[in-house]
Amino acid sequence: MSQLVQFTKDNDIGIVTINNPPVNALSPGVPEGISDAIDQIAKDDGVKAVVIIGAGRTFIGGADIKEFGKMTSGMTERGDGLLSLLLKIEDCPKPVVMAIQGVAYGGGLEVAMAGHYRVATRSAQVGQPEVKLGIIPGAAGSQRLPRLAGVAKAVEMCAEGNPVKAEEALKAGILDRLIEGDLLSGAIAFAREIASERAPKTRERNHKLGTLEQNTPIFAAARENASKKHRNMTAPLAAIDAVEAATTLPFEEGCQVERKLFTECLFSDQSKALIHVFFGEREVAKIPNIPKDTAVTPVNRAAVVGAGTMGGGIAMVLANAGIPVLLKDADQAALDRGLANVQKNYANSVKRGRFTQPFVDERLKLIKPTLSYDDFAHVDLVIEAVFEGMALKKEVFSDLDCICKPGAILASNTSTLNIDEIASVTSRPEAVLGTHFFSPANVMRLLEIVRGKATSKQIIATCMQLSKKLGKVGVLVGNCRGFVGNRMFHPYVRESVFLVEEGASVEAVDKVLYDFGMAMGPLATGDLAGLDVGWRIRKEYRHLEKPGIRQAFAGDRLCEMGRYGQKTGAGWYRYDENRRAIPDPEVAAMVRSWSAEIGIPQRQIPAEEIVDRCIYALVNEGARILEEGYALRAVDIDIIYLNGYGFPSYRGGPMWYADTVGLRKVHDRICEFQRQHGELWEPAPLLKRLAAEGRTFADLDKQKAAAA
Ligand code: 3H9
Repeated sequence: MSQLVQFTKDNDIGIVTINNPPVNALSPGVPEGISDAIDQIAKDDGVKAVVIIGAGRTFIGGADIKEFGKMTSGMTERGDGLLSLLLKIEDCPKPVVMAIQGVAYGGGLEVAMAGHYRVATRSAQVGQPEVKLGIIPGAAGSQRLPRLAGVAKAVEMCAEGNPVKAEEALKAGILDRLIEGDLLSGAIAFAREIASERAPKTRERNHKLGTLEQNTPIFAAARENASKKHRNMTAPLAAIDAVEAATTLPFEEGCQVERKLFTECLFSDQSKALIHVFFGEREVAKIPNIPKDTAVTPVNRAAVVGAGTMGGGIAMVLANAGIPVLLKDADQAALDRGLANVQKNYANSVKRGRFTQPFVDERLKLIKPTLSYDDFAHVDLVIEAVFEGMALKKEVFSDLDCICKPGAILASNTSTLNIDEIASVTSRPEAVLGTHFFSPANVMRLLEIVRGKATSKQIIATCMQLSKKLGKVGVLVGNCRGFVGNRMFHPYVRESVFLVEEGASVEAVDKVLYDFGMAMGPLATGDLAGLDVGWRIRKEYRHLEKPGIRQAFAGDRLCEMGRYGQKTGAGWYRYDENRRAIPDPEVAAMVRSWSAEIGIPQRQIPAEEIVDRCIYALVNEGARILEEGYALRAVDIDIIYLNGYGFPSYRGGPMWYADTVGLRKVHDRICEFQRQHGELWEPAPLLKRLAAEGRTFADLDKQKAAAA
C-alpha cells in the first residue's frame, strides 16, 4: 500500500488513514492507496465496517492543485480523475464512514460523499471551493451534493464556493452526526452502530433532486446572482449547469456533463490565473533571507497615532483581531470625530450582518481614545496615521522614540513618504517600517509592508505574521516613491486622463476598464478617493518632472475649479445626493476646449487601445519596479493589484496578464506607444529582455525561487 495511506484495524472496524501533509491533498498515490485499502477490506471477513480519516489537523483539502498545471501543460495524463475510485468506495460491500476534522474541501468532500455515512467534529468545515480556482467539482461533487443537501444548497455551494460549518452541514443532510470528543473513537463507535444496516449509496438517493417546476427558479436566481457577483467569470455558471444536469439526467450521464465542463474550465485562462493567485497569496509570505523560524515580537498591545479615516480604520483592524489599541489624536474634537466614525462603521457592519452587536461591543471596549502619549510605553506596536507630511511625521516619530519601550515596532502608514527619512529622526531605525493600509482599512485586504534600509528581519517577520492575524495579505515592498501599488497606479491613471484629453469620453474609459474586469474605472476611482489627493502630490513633486514631457492636466484643472470628486459632489462625474455618478457634459466640453488650446488632436479611440494603454502602463512600471528590486517577485505585484486596486482575480494580476498576452506582443505594443507618445512609453529594460528571450515574468519568479 502507498506510504500516503495506512490501513489498520480496531477489531472488526477497518481504519484507513490518509497521511499526506500538510492538508492531505489527493496527490498521486493517495487515491491509489485508498483503492488498495478498499480492495483489502472487501476481502477481509473480519472487517464489518470501515472508517476513513485524515491524519493531522484535517480530512482532505481537495485534489492536489499543483497537479492541475502539470495536466494543462501536458506533463501528466488526465485519467477519469477520482470518479472510478469513488464508485468503488460507494460499492464497497462494508459500510464506509467518513470521519471529518478540519476541512473536507473539493475532492475531499467528493470522497466524503462517496462514503455511506459522514461524521465530523463541530469545528469541521465542508465545501466545494473549486470555483475559486476557476474550475468546478470534477469528481461528481455536483452530482452527489444535491442528492444529500438538496438542489438549492448544492447550487449555492458549487457556484459560490464558500465553506459550510459542520452544524449547518448536518442540518443540510451532508453530515450524519457530529462527534464530541475524540473523532476516531466516535467514528469507530458510529461504524459499529451501523455495521449491520444496509449502506445507503449517495448516487441512488434521488429524493432531494426536486421537480422541474421547483428547480427552474433556483437555477435562474443562481445564474443572475453569479453574473452579478462574479462578473465575467465562467466557472460559477458552469457549476450551475453541472448541478442542473444532476436534476435532469441519470447519475452517470450527469457525471459526464460535469466532466466535460470541468475539463473546459481547467484548460481556461481564468483557471490558470486563479491557481496562480492561490499559490501567489501563499508565496508572498515567504521572504528570501528571512527564514520561517525567525523569532517574532509578540504584539499584545498596540497604539495608533491619528484618529482620521485611516487611523480609525486601522484601530478597528487591530481590535477585530482582539488586540487592545490606544487611539491618539492631538485635539479632542478630532478624537471625537474619529471615534464617531469608528462607531458608525461598526454599526454599518452590524446592519449588513457582518458582525453581531455583542462582537462589536467587545471590539469597541478594546479601542481606548486618548489625547496623550501616556501608556505608549507599554505597547508593542505603534502605527502612525497622521496627515501625510514629512515634518509632522518626523515630529511624531521623535516623540515615539523617546516614549516607546525598546523592541517596540514603530510603523508609519504613509502612502508616499520615504521611510528611511522618517526613521532617521529615531535612535532605532531598525524598528521602523511602513505599514501601508488601503482605504477603507477595515475592509481592504492589502497591506504593503515597507522595508527601510535598516529595518530588522525580526520586525519584518513580525509584521508579515501579524498581517495574517489581522486578516490582511501582507506583501513586503521596498522604499521607493509610491512603493509598489501607488507607483504603478500613477502611470495607469495618467494614461486614462491622456485618453480623455485625446477624445475618449470619461464614461468610455471607465466602462472599457470595468468591462475588462476592474472593480471600478480609473476616473471613477479618482472621484472616490478625491482628485485633490493626487493633485497635491503632483504639486509637491512638480520640481522632479522632466521638462518637455507630456503631463496630464485635465484632472488638475478640475481640482482648480474645486471639483475634487464625490466629496464635493463633482469631479470627472457629477454626483446626486446618493453619490450616484452622472456623466457630466460640462466636463466633456471643458476637456475638449482645453485640449484644443494646447493642440491635442481629437479622435475616436477604440476600446482595445484604452485597455492596452492603461494596463500596459501598469505592466511597464511593474517591470521597472521588479528590476529595481522594490518588489520581490512578479507575483507580489499581482497580489498587490488584486487585493488593493480591484484588478480582476481571474486575470491573475497585471504581470500574469502580460504573460498571458505574451511579453513580446506587450513589448511591441509599448514600442508602438513610444513612437506615438514619446519617452513616457520607453519599454522597461526587463520587459525588453524577457520579450527578446521569449520568457515570462512567471519564468523569472521560478528562476529566483530555484536560486533561493
Ligand atoms: C479539487 O479538489 C477538484 C476536485 O473536484 C477533483 C477534481 C478531479 N493542493 O492555506 P495554507 C498547500 S480542487 C496542493 O497555508 P491553512 C498550500 O499551498 C481543490 N497544495 O494552510 C500551502 O503550501 P506552502 C479544492 C495545497 O491551514 C500549504 O498547503 N480545494 C492544497 O491556512 C498550507 O496551506 C481547495 O481549493 C491543495 N489542495 O489552510 C482548498 N491546499 O506551505 C484549497 C493547500 O508550501 N486550500 N495546499 O505554502 C485551502 O483552502 C487551504 O489551504 C486549507 C488549509 C483550508 C486546506
